[in-house]
Amino acid sequence: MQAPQNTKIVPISDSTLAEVRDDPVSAQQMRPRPLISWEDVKKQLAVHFLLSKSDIQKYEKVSTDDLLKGYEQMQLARLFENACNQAYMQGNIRGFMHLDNGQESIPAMVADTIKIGDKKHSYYREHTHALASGVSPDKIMAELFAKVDGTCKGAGGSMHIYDVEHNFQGGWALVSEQLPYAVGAARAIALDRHLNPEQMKNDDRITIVFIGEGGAQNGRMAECLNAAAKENLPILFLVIDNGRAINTFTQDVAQNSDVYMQGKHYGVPGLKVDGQNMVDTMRAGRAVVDHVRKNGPAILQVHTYRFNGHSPADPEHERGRKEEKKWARAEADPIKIFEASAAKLGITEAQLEKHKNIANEIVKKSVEFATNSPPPPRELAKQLEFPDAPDTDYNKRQVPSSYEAITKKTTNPTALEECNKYIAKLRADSVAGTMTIGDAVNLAILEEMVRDPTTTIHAEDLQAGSSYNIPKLTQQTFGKLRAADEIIDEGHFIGKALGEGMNGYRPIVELMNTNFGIYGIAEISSAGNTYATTGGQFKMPMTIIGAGGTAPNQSLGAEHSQPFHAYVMGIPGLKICTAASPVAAYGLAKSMIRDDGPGILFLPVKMMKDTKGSVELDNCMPLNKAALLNKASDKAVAAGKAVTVLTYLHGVKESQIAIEQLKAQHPDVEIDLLELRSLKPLDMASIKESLKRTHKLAILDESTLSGGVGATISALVSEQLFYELDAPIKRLCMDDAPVPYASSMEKAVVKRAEDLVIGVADLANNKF
Ligand SMILES: Cc1ncc(C[n+]2csc(CCOP(=O)(O)OP(=O)(O)O)c2C)c(N)n1
Repeated sequence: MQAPQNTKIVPISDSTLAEVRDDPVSAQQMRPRPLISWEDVKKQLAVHFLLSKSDIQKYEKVSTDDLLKGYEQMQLARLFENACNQAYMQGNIRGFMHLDNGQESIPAMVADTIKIGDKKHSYYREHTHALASGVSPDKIMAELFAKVDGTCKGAGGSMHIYDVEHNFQGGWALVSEQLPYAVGAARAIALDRHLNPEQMKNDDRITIVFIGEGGAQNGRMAECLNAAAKENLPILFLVIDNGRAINTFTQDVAQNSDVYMQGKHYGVPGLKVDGQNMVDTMRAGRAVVDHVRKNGPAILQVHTYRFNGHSPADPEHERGRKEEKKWARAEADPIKIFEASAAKLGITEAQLEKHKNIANEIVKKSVEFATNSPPPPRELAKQLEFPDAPDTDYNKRQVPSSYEAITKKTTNPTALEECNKYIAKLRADSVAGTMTIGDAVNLAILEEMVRDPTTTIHAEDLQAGSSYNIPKLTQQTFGKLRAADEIIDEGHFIGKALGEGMNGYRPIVELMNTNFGIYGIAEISSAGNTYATTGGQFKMPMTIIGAGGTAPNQSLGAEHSQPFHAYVMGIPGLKICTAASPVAAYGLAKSMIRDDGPGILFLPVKMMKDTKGSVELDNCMPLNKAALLNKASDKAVAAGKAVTVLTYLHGVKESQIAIEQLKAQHPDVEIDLLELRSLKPLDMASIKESLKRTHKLAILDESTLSGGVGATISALVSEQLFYELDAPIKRLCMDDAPVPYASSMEKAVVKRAEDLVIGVADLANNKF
């Protein structure tokens, strides 16, 4: 075997790891191989990880067996990716596929240090990470071939590999989105230990999150380092530093590429290692993983070269890349470098050959397996929409009998007593008919959190009960792990909730105003996708609750008055509910918390404290039903003067005002008032039942003319119930304008009771 040329490494003396080489070829490279020797790694371990000489000494020696396993893993990665490339060219793999050639020391290190119980969150370039985690090569290849025997039954594809058995949890395609999910997974480990300390006494599981150096420049990295440090979570941030984000040279856009130093601000230690050197990568991996298992979060940055373009679907026009790639393939290939040093390590060519052949056979078999597997059946797509059917009765959901004891053991008895007293007070308020919407949700949450210790909550201002007292007493009763007060970025804590949801917990996220969820659109959409994308392997319980919509003279200005409910309507897999009364808020919140999929419960912003009433204690409501709040008389129906009104949130109150105004202004006109407690799935059966009587439909809609909820409902009614209609559908929705501050202008943009009265009277009197 030929030793690569020009690979002489000059040791550096300081820990900033300036990248300088002394040979002419690498001097021309935009990104020379870093000069990090094992001696430098040892210095970093001493300085940043506070390891003693004898601790460090333990990592010096890697046995021949382990080196050969590492080598086989590198070959498996290389050959697997080469087979993928070939299959892509043959049209057997489609879409975006990202290959890992050149970065094989990372799977070698992962296979060496990461265990089956550890949680793994990777990104779109993850085939080799899944292989190194023990996921079946056959199943990975079948997934890439879009076959039913794939890891996700063909629902995920190259960028979405998941395997529940090996805790391989993505496969996430939005750059950096995996970071908060991984933090959530690490929280799940901490929660497991908190809830079952005896059973988890020797638990040393960790979470590993893989991130490119480009992705690590995303703000999520800072939030997640903060979250990991604040709770001292067992999480390793593995930064794969190939210097390129698609074609961009990361140093052209990032002020500081030494991502391993990012943790300084949070007290999270970091280490940089030369990924061309498998032995050093394994040694460093062992040291850092041990640190995470014993002490808490850490960053490991592995310097690599990516030999292929970003994806075969992308043209190769990277600036300076052709030369660099040619050079890197010849001079900076971790496989060739290891082979060249094998003799010195006491490894023979025959041994190398044997392990390469093993890898080759595995890959060949995987291609055969994938070729022979059938495509998934068409019906599977619909079956994977929701983990729980829309008509689920959540009253029947039992919790294990052990839960009561766990709650008692893991809560302070005085705090639990206080909480139970508060629950009793709220229940008494309900009986008295004085319960607010906010308190109804608080009651639902407290009851569910007492009943089920796997329920968690995340919110800003949580200790103080946030804006509407919804998370009141949660942290005081259940502690900081189950009730997490958050820094102000909704996206990152919705993401953490997602990670918990994938790992056995039932997170609740309270948003104050649902419009703040705009920061979490990526995470909400991924929550909606997860059950389907993972081929049904990971259920995704998550309840997001907050106040939304508008109210007359609200004066909250445009950004607090946006129809977030309309923004999320297009996200698959979400259940979207609304509640304009304490009874609905309580019953829906309880059901949503028990549901195994993600959902959002919208509450009316200005009615949270003012609207009072009773709830049906202990009753869970269906998540797919509208409520008939007013029924037009048979007389009005017979006279053709009845109109169906569909509305939700504050529109319910406006419609009730309109009913009174109609009595005074148009006594012959009456309405069937349906509150849309479920915007998705929509209760078409109840709409149909009403339209069969009235044949006329008005929608008082708290969302915009374009892309609003009313637009969707109107289209569905036109398509499915056209023959029930005697008149065009009347949409009374928000204009396509930001909601103004001044009440005089607000009235022009948002439709209220007086607009509904005119609209309904026009319909009843055939004025279209
Ligand atoms: C949110 C988001 N923005 C943009 C993209 C397109 N994209 C995919 S990979 C990538 C570059 C990421 O580079 P890096 O994090 O360094 O990882 P690498 O691909 O080099 O392994 C970009 C911009 C995306 N998938 N998601």
